[in-house]
Amino acid sequence: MSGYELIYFPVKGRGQSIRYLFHDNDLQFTETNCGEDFNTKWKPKMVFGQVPCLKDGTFDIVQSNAILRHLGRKHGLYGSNENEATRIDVMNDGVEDIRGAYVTMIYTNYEKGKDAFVQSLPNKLGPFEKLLAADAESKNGFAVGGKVSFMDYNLVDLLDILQVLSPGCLDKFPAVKAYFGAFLKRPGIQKARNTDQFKNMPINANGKQ
Ligand SMILES: N[C@@H](CCC(=O)N[C@@H](CS)C(=O)NCC(=O)O)C(=O)O
Repeated sequence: MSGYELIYFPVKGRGQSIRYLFHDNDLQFTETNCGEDFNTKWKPKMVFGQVPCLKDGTFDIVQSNAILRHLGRKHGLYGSNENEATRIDVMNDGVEDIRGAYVTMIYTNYEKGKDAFVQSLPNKLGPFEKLLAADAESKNGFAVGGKVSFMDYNLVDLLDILQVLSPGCLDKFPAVKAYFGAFLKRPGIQKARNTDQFKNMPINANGKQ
């Protein structure tokens, strides 16, 4: 299969979970930096005026979660049956709820809103502790069904950026912490995190984290 093209800014942002998925599954991809001339050149081409955009051949996909789901369906990263796929959706929507709140805080209210956001983290992470602790031994270290799904990449990236925001925020959540630590050891994830791109790229475009 020919490679994918990811069009995005040179930040981790909503691109990093997609990059993890590519690296961890040995999928070829190139990146196009849309940061220059974004408003004049790229924004008008995007149906919602935003990126990331994935080019899969002649098929253009926007919306980061739609991109993850598309790749999940194509590459066997969406559970083994309908109930597992739905459980993956449930958790991915939970990730999106936290990411959306994080992004709003980072870009619109960092100075005044960071403390309140950090204080809200136990409530936000509690459901993930319950979900990850349930039947943990039968899930091989993954969130759902004993094999990796697109949502694992999204959840692990979220946990990573929350730890940067609030070091130690996972300490009260043993199942979340164990899941996160084990997932980071995957060779494909190590490979992604060892790239110069990962090491040098900011999490967010405004430098706040
Ligand atoms: N719901 C969208 C949100 C995308 C989004 O917020 N994209 C930002 C970068 S992370 C963007 O394109 N900002 C430029 C703009 O809105 O003009 C998704 O999940 O992809």
